Amino acid sequence: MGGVPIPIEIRLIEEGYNQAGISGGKGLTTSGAFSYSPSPMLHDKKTLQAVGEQFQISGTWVDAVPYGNGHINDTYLVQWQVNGKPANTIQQRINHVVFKNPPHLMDNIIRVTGHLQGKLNGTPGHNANRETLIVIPTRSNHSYFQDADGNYWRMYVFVQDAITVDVCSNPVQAFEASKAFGNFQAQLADLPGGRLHDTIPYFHHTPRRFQTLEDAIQKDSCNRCAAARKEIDFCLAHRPMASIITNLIENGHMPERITHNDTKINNVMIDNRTGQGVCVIDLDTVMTGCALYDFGDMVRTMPATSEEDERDLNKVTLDIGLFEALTRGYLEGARSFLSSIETEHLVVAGRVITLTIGIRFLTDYLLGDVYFKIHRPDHNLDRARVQFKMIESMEQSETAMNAVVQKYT
Ligand code: ADP
Ligand code: GN1
Ligand code: MG
Repeated sequence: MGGVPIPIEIRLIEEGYNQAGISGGKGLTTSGAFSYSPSPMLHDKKTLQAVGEQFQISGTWVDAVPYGNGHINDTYLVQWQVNGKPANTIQQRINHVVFKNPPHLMDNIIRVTGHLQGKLNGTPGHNANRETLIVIPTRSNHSYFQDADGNYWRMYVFVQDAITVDVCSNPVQAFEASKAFGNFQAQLADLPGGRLHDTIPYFHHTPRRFQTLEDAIQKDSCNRCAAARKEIDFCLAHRPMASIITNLIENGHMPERITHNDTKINNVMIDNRTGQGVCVIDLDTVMTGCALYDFGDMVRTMPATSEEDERDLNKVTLDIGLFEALTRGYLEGARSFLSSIETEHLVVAGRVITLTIGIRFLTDYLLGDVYFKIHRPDHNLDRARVQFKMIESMEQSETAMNAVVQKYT
């Protein structure tokens, strides 16, 4: 890693990270307290401790528990004793099946977080130790540790006194979360050093995702097509929508931006005290993209009235008040750089990206659940159904959504 690392124990203490004990009820996800763990314990504690101690933390390892609701990486909350006081960090095993080149991915993250820290340090009233992810280096000063089995591990400073939520509970949350993502795009507009690595090529390329779905339907290797007939038909009926954004990009009409590419609501930390979107997290897919990808994924998750995997589809709809709040918030951060071609396509981007993610869930269901973590049978099918119900709701609300965008642009 470049530069001299700041000893982590100093940061933990100076920034008050040591104030919150693990049982203090802070840093909860809305799904429950630290003890709630939808993810299984995938690694034994001995392994987690051995890995954790590879990082520059001058404290005593106490415990590690599975943490959060991410679908991709293995995330653990680690508790330490630093100078006799409790402190937390986030330890992650990077999913190297999904991310084929973790060293490239970590290069991106170091560049992005370094740039954000530089900006925050130069802006009064901001706290660079809390408003961006901070990678804790290994003892040999690398951004990741590779274990004997070839797994890639990293350690982050724990963003204290903030939560992630899986469902937006009010317009203020939608506004603050989307503003954080809009600001994030704005702050990265002048990232020096050339193009970031493509950590997952063609990540939001809807026609390619469609092709993969069609291949899976054709093979039907798990004999699941019959159970998903309705959802497959829904996708086929929406095929024309798939190329709307990619056509604009390929015809040179849509500007390239550095985008987050995974802007669902639980990838931004909401400050417990101020309610602000304090820190954008999950930077694995930050790469060159299109502003519409990020807006579209926010429309998929922030105005949704249900969880992403809700089984009762009557509960799934787009709340226009939340959509208005998210549009206002995003534009507050992004208005300064967005072009008219981008603002003109904000509403349709919601449908296209929701379709893209729905196609991915459905494809994974047909392939036997090989990509997204699942916690029950048919989980990916349930998730796909929610996406398609959201698209129907967006189709019904199109006029109202257009009016909202007009109001704020
Ligand atoms: P995934 O890629 O699997 O989604 P994330 O990086 O999003 O993994 O992490 C999963 C969850 O862990 C997040 O939704 C959040 O609740 C929590 N989390 C991740 N990083 C931090 C952090 N630095 N501080 C506090 N919580 C975090
Ligand atoms: C995954 O990593 P996580 O859980 O924040 C996925 C996104 C999907 C999302 C759906 C690298 O996000 O693309 O939109 O699930 N991330 C990756 O919830 O595939
Ligand atoms: Mg995540």
